[in-house]
Amino acid sequence: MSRFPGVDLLEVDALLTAEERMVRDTVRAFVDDKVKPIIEECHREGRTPLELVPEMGALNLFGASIADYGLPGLGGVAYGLIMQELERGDSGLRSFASVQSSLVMYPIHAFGSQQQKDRWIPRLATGEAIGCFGLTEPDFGSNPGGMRTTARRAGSASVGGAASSAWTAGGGDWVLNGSKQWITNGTLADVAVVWARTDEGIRGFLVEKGTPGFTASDQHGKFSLRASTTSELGFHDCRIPGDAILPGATGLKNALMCLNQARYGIAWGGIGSAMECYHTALEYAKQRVQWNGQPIACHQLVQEKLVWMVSEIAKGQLLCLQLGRLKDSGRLRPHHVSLGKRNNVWVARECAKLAREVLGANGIVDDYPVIRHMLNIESVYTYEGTHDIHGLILGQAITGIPAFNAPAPTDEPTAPARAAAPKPAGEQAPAAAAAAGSPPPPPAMVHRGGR
Ligand code: TGC
Ligand code: FAD
Repeated sequence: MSRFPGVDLLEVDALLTAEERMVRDTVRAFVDDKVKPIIEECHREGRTPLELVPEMGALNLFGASIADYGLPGLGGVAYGLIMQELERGDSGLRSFASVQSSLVMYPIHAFGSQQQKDRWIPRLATGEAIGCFGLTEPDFGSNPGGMRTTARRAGSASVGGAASSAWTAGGGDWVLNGSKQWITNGTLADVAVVWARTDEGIRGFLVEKGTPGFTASDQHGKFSLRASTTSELGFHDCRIPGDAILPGATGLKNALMCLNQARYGIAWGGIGSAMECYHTALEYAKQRVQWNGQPIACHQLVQEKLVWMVSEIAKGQLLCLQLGRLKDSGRLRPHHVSLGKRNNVWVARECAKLAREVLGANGIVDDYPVIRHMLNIESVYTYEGTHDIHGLILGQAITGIPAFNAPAPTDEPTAPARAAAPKPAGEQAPAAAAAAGSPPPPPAMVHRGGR
């Protein structure tokens, strides 16, 4: 398998330390040698490449930022470069590492008891144990704060009102009821980090595979992230010990802190996916001959597509590097992460589409990695906060106004009040403006980032 040469128009490599380059090159070689030869088959078969997990553990690709339990405690940039290279291989593989590292090891390490850390971190680090993160529910995706899954002290009064036979047993145990959906690695996981509503707010719990009342089943029919397992989790009077709660996680904020870690890695991962698509398209365009024996790379329209891709990749690389430096200096804020996730996954999505165009009919078959990346990126665009939710997080950061929640419906008639106080022409609705004799303003521009 030939080695990926990298994409580095702006000499961003020169801004990396020797250690960061070494980490990147190690993972790059792993992806070229071990991932690429099997990934199309995994994607076709719809299976997670579990055979890669022990080597990923041996390479310290799980929990690489933790400086404990013999883990390397890598800086933000080196961690990001791991995610970049894994996602260059496949978004599902990066998802596996993101969930294991950012959504399972991070909360156990940051919010867990000593006993929880000692039990899980070493086994999760080697890949001997697999974890999953259950936040999303069938009716609560973008708005996890509305979750219905409950955890009650056995013998305590009901939050949701449902009766539970398990209550009678008493003790300090917790009883979980509810369901989670779209959970990466749900059926593979030895331990699930589950977020549930309690009388004291939203708390995190560790639920072990095989616990009575805990079920996991795979979701089928996916056309995206086929080399990754996605599952539903069910909790039916699922009784877990009192010490299964993460003592340091006291609200939704802690779940969102885990997402910051994962979203940061996805910002880098998006660039990895884009690099693979760009590189494939460039090599193809230089070799594919049409018209007068000339390669298609000689056409201006083809060059413009390649130029768009490489320009956005270069900008995305600088964005990632700055996010990493902010992370390492303790100045990374959630909206910085939203900027990175939103921009770079969008860039990856556009690059996949352009690369597919450049490949013509070959763009739709899995002889080339492009169609797989194009399908995968639809999940990445949606999970860990959709593109639009990250737009709203950024909007809130710059205006101070949260725009997630539409105003509550009201019975009060509002239209006459507006008519009584006309706005300047530019602020009127088109029809009203025309009636007032002014030309209608242009339709609202929603920038979707066309080239
Ligand atoms: P809101 O009232 O704004 O906030 C509640 C508390 O949390 C604080 N906070 C944050 N803290 C740390 N990091 C962040 N990113 C934070 N965002 C908010 C906030 O200050 C507040 O603190 P406090 O002290 O006042 O309690 O919460 P909200 O319910 O209005 O929701 C805000 C919103 C919409 C931004 C949030 O719910 C959101 O991010 N929604 C998107 C959901 C999402 O991303 N789900 C991902 C599920 S996991 C997944 O997809 C894994 S995919 C596999 C893979 O990673 O590869
Ligand atoms: P919805 O929230 O229903 O959104 C639908 C559409 O409405 C989107 O376009 C959205 O942007 C838009 N929308 C919603 N609210 C607003 C608003 N206020 N303003 C404007 N537009 C809005 N979750 C986990 O907890 N753990 C996992 O491991 C996990 N893995 C996943 C793996 C895959 C393959 C996928 C696809 C998802 C995974 N998820 C996981 C779930 C993921 O985080 C959610 O799908 C995501 O948060 C969006 O939620 P939703 O699908 O319910 O969409």
